[in-house]
Amino acid sequence: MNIIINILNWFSQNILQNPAFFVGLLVLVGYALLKKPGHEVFAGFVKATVGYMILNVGAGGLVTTFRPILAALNYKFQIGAAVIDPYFGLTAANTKIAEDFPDFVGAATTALLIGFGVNILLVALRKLTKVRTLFITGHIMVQQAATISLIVLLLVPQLRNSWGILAIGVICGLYWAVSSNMTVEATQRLTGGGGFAIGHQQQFAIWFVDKVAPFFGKKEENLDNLKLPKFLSIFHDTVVASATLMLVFFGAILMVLGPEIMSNAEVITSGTLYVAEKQSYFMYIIQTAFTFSVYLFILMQGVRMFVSELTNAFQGISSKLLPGSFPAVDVAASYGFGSPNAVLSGFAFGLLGQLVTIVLLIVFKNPVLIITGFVPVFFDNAAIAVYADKRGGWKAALSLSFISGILQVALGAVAVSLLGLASYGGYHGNIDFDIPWLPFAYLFKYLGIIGFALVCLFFLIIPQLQFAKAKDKEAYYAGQIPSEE
Ligand code: ASC
Repeated sequence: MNIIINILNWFSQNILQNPAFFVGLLVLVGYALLKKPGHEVFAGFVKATVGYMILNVGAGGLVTTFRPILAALNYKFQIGAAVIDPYFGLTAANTKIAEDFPDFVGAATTALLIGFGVNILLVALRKLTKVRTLFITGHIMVQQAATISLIVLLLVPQLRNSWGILAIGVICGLYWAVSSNMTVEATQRLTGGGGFAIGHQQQFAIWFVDKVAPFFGKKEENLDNLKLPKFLSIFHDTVVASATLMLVFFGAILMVLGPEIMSNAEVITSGTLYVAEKQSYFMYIIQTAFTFSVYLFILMQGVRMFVSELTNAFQGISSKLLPGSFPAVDVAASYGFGSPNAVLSGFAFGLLGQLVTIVLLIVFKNPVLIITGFVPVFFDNAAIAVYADKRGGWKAALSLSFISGILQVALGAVAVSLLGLASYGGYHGNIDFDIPWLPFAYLFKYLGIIGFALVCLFFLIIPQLQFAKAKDKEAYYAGQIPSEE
């Protein structure tokens, strides 16, 4: 008995609580199940593990660059600031879990595995559950599992035990399965039967936009006819886009804070202290803003490495186990099917919505300052515009992405306060993590474990409603869209 406990302890401490090795192990098992040759299994394990370790380097860099600015903001105005972006959110959630719930540092990675299993089970039982989609976007699942772990651990104290780890996995799996299932019809309509669904960070929004866009305008009046300013095309490049955003936001913040605070060793106790003799403050601002971009780039590089392995491993498992199911993939896969103008217009109008709301937060002296992160403002709003344009033309695309930008900041600010993330500098920020996850979080807070159960029930009911509404039941399973639409 002792030996078994020792082995389990070893496994828990060295693998489960060390996501890099855990993700590597998932890939290893996936590839082995796919009967890949030994050297490919090994290579997959190495790439996934090293990729995750690179992600950790990027995340650590973001923290050390951001901490001094947080400390200074706090010193000067007694306010916190948070970047609404899933990478900043991942770092913030993991750091908070490690500090407040040290026994649960491995919860998110275990949830990844349990959640994926739950999703497989729901699809395998699709005659009963009406779920057709398997979520296979690994890097997104890592981010969401971390945020959801924090939400559950913080707001449902009854689940701070080993049952809680299971419960987190179950609710992740339900969200992945059900939300991606909600995008089947909209995505089939957009892609003309492309055979995939969306497994990313805006599935509820896509469902909603697909339903309401026709009320905003005519689909014939779409964005193809719009002339966009040429300069917007530079934002197609992630480095240019994130560096510019960071320069605007952190440039403004650092200017307001000023060189005195940033060189005060009593305020800036970690990260880089500004030394006036060595560098002009102007160049320091540019360097600091660009440093965010550097670490984001490193982090995304690491993500790219482990995610392609994880996706292959997952996809292999699902195609063997669940033939005929829809893979739920990265939202970027939908962009090629929309108007080329939709992606950038969604970004531009989403950004506008965010900026207006940030100004309002400052005017009304909100205790938390929200900083635009690149991923939600670009990827969510681009997707919203693409789907809205398809059904309701440019009026729908521009208004809905603008509204989304407002919600991302306003509800992001609420979430940061609710989850106590201001001193950790980030929140997930994607639109699904405003609606439905913020209302869910409040249900957890006020109803505890009952709220948790209600949310699980809600997830189980959604696909039943979808199925009940479908006129042709065979077409539902095949993801076919009635021809008049
Ligand atoms: C995200 C995220 C990314 C991007 C990418 C878009 O939410 O974490 O790296 O969107 O998946 O293709």
